[in-house]
Amino acid sequence: MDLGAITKYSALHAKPNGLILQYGTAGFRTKAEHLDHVMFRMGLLAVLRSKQTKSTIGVMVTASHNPEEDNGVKLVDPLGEMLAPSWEEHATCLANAEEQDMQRVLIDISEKEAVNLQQDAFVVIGRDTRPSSEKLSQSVIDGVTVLGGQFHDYGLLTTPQLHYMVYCRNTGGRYGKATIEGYYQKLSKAFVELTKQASCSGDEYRSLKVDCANGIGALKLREMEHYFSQGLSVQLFNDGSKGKLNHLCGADFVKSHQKPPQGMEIKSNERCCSFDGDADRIVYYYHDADGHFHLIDGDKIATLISSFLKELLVEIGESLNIGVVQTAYANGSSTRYLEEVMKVPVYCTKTGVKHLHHKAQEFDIGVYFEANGHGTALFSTAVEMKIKQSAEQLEDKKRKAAKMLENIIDLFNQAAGDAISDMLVIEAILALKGLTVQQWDALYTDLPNRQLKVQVADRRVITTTNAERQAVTPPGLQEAINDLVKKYKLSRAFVRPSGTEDVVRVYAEADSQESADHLAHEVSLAVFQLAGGIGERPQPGYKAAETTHNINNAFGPGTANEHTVP
Ligand code: NG1
Ligand code: ZN
Repeated sequence: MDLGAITKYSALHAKPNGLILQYGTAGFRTKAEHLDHVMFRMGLLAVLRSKQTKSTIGVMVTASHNPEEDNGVKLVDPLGEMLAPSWEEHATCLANAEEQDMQRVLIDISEKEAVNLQQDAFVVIGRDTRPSSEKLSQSVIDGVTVLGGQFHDYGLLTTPQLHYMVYCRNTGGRYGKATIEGYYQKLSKAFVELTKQASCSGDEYRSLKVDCANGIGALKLREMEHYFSQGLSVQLFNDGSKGKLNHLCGADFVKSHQKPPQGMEIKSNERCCSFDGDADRIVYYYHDADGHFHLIDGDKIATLISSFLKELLVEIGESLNIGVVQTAYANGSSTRYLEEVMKVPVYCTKTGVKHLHHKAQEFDIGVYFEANGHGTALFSTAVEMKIKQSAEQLEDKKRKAAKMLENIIDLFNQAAGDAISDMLVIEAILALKGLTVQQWDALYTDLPNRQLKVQVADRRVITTTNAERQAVTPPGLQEAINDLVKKYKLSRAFVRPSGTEDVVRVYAEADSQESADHLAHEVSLAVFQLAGGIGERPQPGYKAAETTHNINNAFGPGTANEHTVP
């Protein structure tokens, strides 16, 4: 390690005085102007992680669904997964080190993690379309170079595309080619193969309106569309030519406001979907004949996918173990439908995709989705081999199903939830099953629900257990929630401190919207009273602005995952 060079270059990416940041559920996220030093330091850290794992490490510069002025960075581990927890701590430590402590912190990390500094390092970098992203990714490159790492800058990429590149590079090309064409070709080939077998070929099945949140999804979908146009024609909205990133559009806006994005004309029963700002989330929706808006969220996407996979397995005659992984936010109707009608086992993990991804890896086939539309399906290597063999050996009907499954496996991005890949999977399934968007929506009826936020002095006073469905502290809170829940039918409620905002989130579900709203309000009051509420007492009736843009924050005051030390 050339400590002199590190000190010299680090001073060019100086940390603002007193700024403290935390590596949260999706890396660092805050106002772009506060991130230059973090980017440089994450370049350094990526080199150490690469040396330690003897693998390529990814660095993605994005703040997903946050406003355009924000930015963020996260590291991607060798198999395309999120950074290991012990390294998240190193990231926080390094980002917050004062200039004079930089050398010591880097040496500490290297010693703790037994990093062989002589080992070569390789880092790949991607960025979203934010105005600040290009300069910030240059700072990452500075960090990589100072520590002697090699790098490849992919430039503009969706977040899941960068995860895919990392996965491809570390599996010797077995997963796919680590180029943007490689990604387009792999997914499109699988998609076109699948849709060739669909008997319904009317326009209704082949056209889709896509709201791209004025983000990177628009660019990449435009580049990719001619690869799959044989099977699907997409009409892009909010493509970044006019509007602001994530402003009044995108998956997060549509899901939290339960209304269509601005800038998209929707005729009744037209199938529409929205990506978020870095294209790792997707939700679908439509207007019925009476003009009512219907949202199809991550839970219904997981249901469609897992039902289809299960049907294929039955046709092939394979009894592989398939599981669906959700969080406590999954609508109770989706869980009931999966367990009771589809007979698919469902598991609940803590919020945050890394928890879902990890759990899904335990199955032959693991499908995971957050209600907000982030998710994918994972297939064990043994399953992939078995299905490949079946696609060659079985008799006709079974072989057809095996071939379909083989293509579906190729169509999923198994490194991370991916809006483009999920969109193509969904479109293929709808076409193959001849399902309209309304028929898909009618699989089950969502239980009315409400999500609220409560401001408290320190949200760490709330601790939870049982995948965040029960509060352990403060004393008396869970008992109060239990008593409130008993007052309503088909009801359920839980509270947890947000991992990305300085709030406590309240979720309630019941047999009617009125009951769900009442229950959510009453639980909010219990949180306010028992967990140190600040500001105005929660008022009955909910505000549409309830779920504004998230800013990624682990714990601490402030609007972002930053706070300043006086
Ligand atoms: P928090 O703020 O911890 O609830 C939010 C989302 C998560 C996940 C993360 C990361 C909800 C209720 N929570 O986490 O699902 O997507 O942001 O972006 O949607
Ligand atoms: Zn995102």
